[in-house]
Amino acid sequence: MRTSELLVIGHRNPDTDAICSAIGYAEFKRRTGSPNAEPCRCGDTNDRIDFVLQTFAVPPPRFVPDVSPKVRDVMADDLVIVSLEATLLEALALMDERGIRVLPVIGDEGVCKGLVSVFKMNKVFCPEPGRLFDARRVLVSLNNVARTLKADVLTGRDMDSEEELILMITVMSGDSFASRLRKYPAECVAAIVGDRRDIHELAVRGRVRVMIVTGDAPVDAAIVEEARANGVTVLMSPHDTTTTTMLCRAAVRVRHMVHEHFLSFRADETLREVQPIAANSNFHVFPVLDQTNRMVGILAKSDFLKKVDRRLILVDHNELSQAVEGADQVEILEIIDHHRLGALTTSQPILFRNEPVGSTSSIVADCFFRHQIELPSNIAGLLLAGLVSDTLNLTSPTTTERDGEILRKLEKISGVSAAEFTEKLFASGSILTSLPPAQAINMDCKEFEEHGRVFSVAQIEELGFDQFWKRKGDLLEALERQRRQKQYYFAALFVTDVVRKTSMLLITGDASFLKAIDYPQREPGVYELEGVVSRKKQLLPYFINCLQRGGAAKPTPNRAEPVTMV
Ligand SMILES: [Mn+2]
Repeated sequence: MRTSELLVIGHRNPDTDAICSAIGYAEFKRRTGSPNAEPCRCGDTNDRIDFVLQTFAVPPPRFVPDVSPKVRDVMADDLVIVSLEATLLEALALMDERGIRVLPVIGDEGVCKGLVSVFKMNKVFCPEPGRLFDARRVLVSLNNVARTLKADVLTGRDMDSEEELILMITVMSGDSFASRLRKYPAECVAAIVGDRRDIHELAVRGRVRVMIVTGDAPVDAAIVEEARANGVTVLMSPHDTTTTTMLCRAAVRVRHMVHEHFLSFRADETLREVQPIAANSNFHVFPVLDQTNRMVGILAKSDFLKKVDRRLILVDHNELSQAVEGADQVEILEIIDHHRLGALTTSQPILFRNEPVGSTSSIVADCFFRHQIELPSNIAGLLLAGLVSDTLNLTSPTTTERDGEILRKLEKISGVSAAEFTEKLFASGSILTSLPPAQAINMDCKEFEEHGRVFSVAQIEELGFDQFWKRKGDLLEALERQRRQKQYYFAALFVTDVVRKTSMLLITGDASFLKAIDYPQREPGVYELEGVVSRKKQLLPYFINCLQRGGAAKPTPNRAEPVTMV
């Protein structure tokens, strides 16, 4: 987590009000002391929402499917790493500089090969009591020794390959040195020598692998010549004997010190899942890898103590079941809504504004008005869209007088006519205009079986019947194709005008059944069902009645239960 986040977010399967009120309220928060407020959404937009956003030239809110604290929120992403080829000295210098005890080791293309720790490296400098001989051996390349010592190479041979060397420090008489040399294979000996010419001669004539001269002591040119002839590498170390010996050990490559077993996580794993796994492991740091095992961060056990500074403002809902995934794991700062109260509890007191008005956009607009905050015209347009969308331009039974007052102000500020905009809004989301007939009749189609007859009833909500009249021929054909294919007794499409709260019925099927329909027939296969809006409560019982008796009483128009899109 780099910065504090304040996400203003609507419900799952967002509608126009959820998106517009989130954008509007984030704007309000930014203008009233919360510059980090950001509108978000946890679901896809639809044609209607896209139309609104395009009309007012506002980008869709950021898609945030899950707000639960994640590994990425607390991991370190300024990677401190070493390569397999680095020397221990380089690794130690880096750890010292950054104050860390464990480093990830990176191979080709950034793939994590393991970890190297101070603890493990310490064994190179201080072997276990049972393996003291190890203090003399070292697996290095002469190039790395020279680099680590910052030594001058007076003469060198085959310096790239790694080999096991036996360090021999010549603080002894020439005789002792000569007899000591005989004990070990000369081609493995790294003789660390001072300024004694007799020792230099012994080493070169004894054909040691390398002679390391400490303290920049002078070496006779003739000795160097002889060394070259004998294939003896001669290095000039600027350090004293003790330091030189220590640094020879630090020339070992990191690749020999890697813990290849390690525990890694992915950046998008939740801390809730990862924490018990990390706690039960012996590791203290965990590389964070992407799908291709490249390192993207490092997580330390102590990172679990960090507080993830992500707070939510919920708009247009107040129930956790409708909220973005993970909402229960972060702080909810405010709720702005117009729905019934659901079961949501918080650990802290919060600002909870719930008003029985027609839309959340109405409440958000009211926030600007009440606090006399300047409302930009495009945001006013969005809030107008949210308001008319939820209230079907003030006609739904959820509409209040306050919605009307607010809508008039929004019209003024945005310069948009609510009536005209509502028409465009519902036309833009029209299933009849946006989908081919065969798909349109299946968007919300249900199959029923009654009295041994199988039939289908689809419903489409529209603003007015203009599009219906233009497409009824194609729709009827599509219905008939579907009916034959599925061998339905009849197939019906119920098109409801959501503003006038009335419907047209398009139907194809058995002739004797069609005769039983006693609503006014406008055209073959087209009936007008004045005041009928509910498939479940009105139309289906009517059809069942027709099936039973070959004719039935019309259901009474039910204005108490209008179709709403809220
Ligand atoms: Mn709403």
